[in-house]
Amino acid sequence: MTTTTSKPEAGHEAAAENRWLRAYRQMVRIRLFEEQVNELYTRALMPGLAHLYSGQEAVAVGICEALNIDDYITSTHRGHGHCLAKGASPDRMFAELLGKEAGYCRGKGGSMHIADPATGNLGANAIVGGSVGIATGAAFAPKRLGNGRVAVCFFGEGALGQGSLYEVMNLAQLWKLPVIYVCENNLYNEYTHFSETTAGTILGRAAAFGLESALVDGQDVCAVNEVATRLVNRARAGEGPAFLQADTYRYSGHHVGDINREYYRSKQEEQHWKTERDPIKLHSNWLLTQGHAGAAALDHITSEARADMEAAVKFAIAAPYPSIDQVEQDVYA
Ligand SMILES: Cc1ncc(C[n+]2csc(CCOP(=O)(O)OP(=O)(O)O)c2C)c(N)n1
Repeated sequence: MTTTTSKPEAGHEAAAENRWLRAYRQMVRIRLFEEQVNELYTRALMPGLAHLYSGQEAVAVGICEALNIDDYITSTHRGHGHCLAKGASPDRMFAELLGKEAGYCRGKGGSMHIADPATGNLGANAIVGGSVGIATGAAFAPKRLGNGRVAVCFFGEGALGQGSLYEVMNLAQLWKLPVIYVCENNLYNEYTHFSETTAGTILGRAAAFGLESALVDGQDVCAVNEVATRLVNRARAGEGPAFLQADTYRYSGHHVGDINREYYRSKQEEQHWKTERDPIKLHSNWLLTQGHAGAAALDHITSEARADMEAAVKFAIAAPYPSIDQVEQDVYA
């Protein structure tokens, strides 16, 4: 097991600057996307609920920035950040959330079922732990074909209670599959602190199968990217699966309707994470102090991202619903 909290050395090459600025842009886009989702919900424009990713951006971005477009990811009910970080279009995502024909599932899936094969995203999943088998199966193909792809399986610490995770980690280790299990520990499984549901340690579970494992500060995008790059490289080189625990926090409720939360976590705790541990603020401070960007450049990135998200929402609101004759299309029984 290794713990990664370090920052990369200050480098001034253009490529490095672009890389870290891009990570910043990706995190800001996710944050602003989620703000729009909340707005759509409160204005009663979005049917159903959504689980917001705000606060956890550095995990999805740090990891997806270590992947190629044809590498695979599988996601969760809290999946918007993973989708965007892997390259999905906000237009089609908002259209999906609003049940429109232009959406990723032609409006039939909604927030928890967005998949985007063109960017290697095999899909969100409403079943806790439901994608562990999909990611492991996806990693079997590159192993057989020798094409060097890897699969990343995102899940929350609540999925540690699912037996299938232990079946697939066992197989992945025996068969040296190029899969990385990423446990985003945001402290709560719905309304219960993880210490009440998780015996022993999280990494102890990976150790039981002899998996390479690491613990990372999930609010530090550079640290996440550094450890992800190492685990991805070793998986590509045929050295087998790995398990990454990323400690993080979700800013909003379990879902958009979870407003009164003080019975399970305090406002002070939320405030602490937002002011002291915000991944976007931490990264922007680092970019500024390392001289990778000036405040004006960061402001420009934010206003561009805001304009993109507003335009995407407008597109989705104006987009047509599927026609009635599509009700039975793609429905299997
Ligand atoms: C198999 C299964 N059991 C229960 C649920 C209800 N449920 C939805 S999210 C959730 C908690 C998930 O917690 P975690 O995996 O830590 O992810 P987080 O919501 O914190 O991102 C539960 C119990 C479900 N969707 N699937």
